[in-house]
Amino acid sequence: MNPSTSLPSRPADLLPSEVPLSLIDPAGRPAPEGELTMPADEVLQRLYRGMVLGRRFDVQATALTKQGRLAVYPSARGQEAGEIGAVLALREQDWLFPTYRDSMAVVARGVDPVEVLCLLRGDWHCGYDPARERVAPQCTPLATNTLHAVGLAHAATVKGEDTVALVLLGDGATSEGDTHEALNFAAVFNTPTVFFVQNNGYAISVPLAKQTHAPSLAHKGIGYGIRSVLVDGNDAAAVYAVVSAAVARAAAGEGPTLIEAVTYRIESHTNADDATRYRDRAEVESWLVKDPVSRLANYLTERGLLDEQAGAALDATAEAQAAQLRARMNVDTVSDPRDLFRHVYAQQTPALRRQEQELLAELAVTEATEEDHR
Ligand SMILES: Cc1ncc(C[n+]2csc(CCOP(=O)(O)OP(=O)(O)O)c2C)c(N)n1
Ligand SMILES: [Mg+2]
Repeated sequence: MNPSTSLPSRPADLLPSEVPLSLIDPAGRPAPEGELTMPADEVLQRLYRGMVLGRRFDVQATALTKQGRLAVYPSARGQEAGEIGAVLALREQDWLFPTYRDSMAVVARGVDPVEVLCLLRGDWHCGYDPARERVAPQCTPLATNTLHAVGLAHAATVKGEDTVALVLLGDGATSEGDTHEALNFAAVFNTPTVFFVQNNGYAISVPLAKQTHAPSLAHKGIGYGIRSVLVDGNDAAAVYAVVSAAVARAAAGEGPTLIEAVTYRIESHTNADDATRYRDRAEVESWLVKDPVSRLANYLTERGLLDEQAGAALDATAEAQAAQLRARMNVDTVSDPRDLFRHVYAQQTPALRRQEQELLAELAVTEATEEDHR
C-alpha cells in the first residue's frame, strides 16, 4: 500500500492548545465554553461508575501485593479519568494497547480482573485472549505497544476493516525511539491510531522536567505532522470528548492523533518503590485536590445526576466486586514448571531442550524425595 500522498496540514492546525482542554474544573463546576462538547448525561454517569469501580479495583490490587497474592502492582490512582475516559470512548471493534500501569483500563474494557492480574501475579505474560478481547497484552518494555498499535491499525486499513487502535503510554515512554518510529509511520501511512499519553509527572523517580524540554508532550506530534491535543487528564468528561473525536477522525480516514493528558501518579511507581524519597508531600497534596473522581461526583450532584442513594449503591457494588476479586485471587494456582518451555519457540532450540531435560531430572528427584517423606 502506498503511503498517504496528501501533504500535512498547516502546522497551526496540528498544534495543541496552550492550556489543557477541560470541561469540568477541579471544583466540579462547568469550565468556560471551549471547543469541546460535554458528553451526554448517561455517558457522564458511566464515566463516574467506571472511575469508582476502577479506584476500588486499584486499592484491592495494591492490598493483594501486601498479601503476597500479586508480585507487583503499578497503581493508577489519580489517573482514573484517563484510564476510564479513554477506554469508554472506544467502539466495540476497536483495539486497546495498554501498559503495565493500565490494568484498570483493561478491566474497564470488560476483561475479567483475575485474567488481567495473571501477569502481575507472575503466572503468564497475559491471562486473557487478546484477539477475543481486542486488548493487546499489557506491555512492560516501554513504548513497544506503540509500534504494535500502529501495525494493527495499518493492517486493519489494508484489510478494509473499520478498526481504530488506541495506545496508552506514559510521559517517560515518549522519550523512547519506538514512540517516534510509531508516530512517523502512523503519520506517513495515515493509520487509524490514537496515541494517548498519560503524563503523570514521573517516569519512576525521574520528573518530567528531567525527561524533556518540549513545550508539552503533545508538541511531539507536530514534527511528524500529527494532530496533537493537550487535555486535562483529571477531567473524565474532557478526556472522553477528545478521545471520542480522535477515534471518529481515525475511523473516517483522517489519520492519527496524539493526545497528552496531564495528570498525576498519586501512589509510588509500584508497591516496590518509595516515592517519598524523591518528591514532597505538598506536591502530592496539590494534586489530591484535583481528584478526578470527586470532581465528577460534584458536577453530577450539582446537576441532579447523582444522589446519596445512587452513590451508596455504587459503593456497595464496588465493595462486592473487590470482595469477589479477593476471594478469587486467594485461590492458589497450580502451575506446571514445564510451562516455562512451552510457547517459547514453535520448534524448541537445542539449548532449551537441554535445560528442559535438566529441569525434568531435578523434578524427578524432588518428587522421589517427597515420596520418601510421606
Ligand atoms: C524499554 C524499557 N526501558 C526501561 C524500562 C524500565 N522502566 C519501567 S517503568 C519506567 C518508567 C516509565 O515511565 P512512564 O512512561 O512515564 O510511565 P508510568 O510508569 O509513569 O506510567 C521505566 C524506565 C522498561 N520497562 N522498558
Ligand atoms: Mg509517567
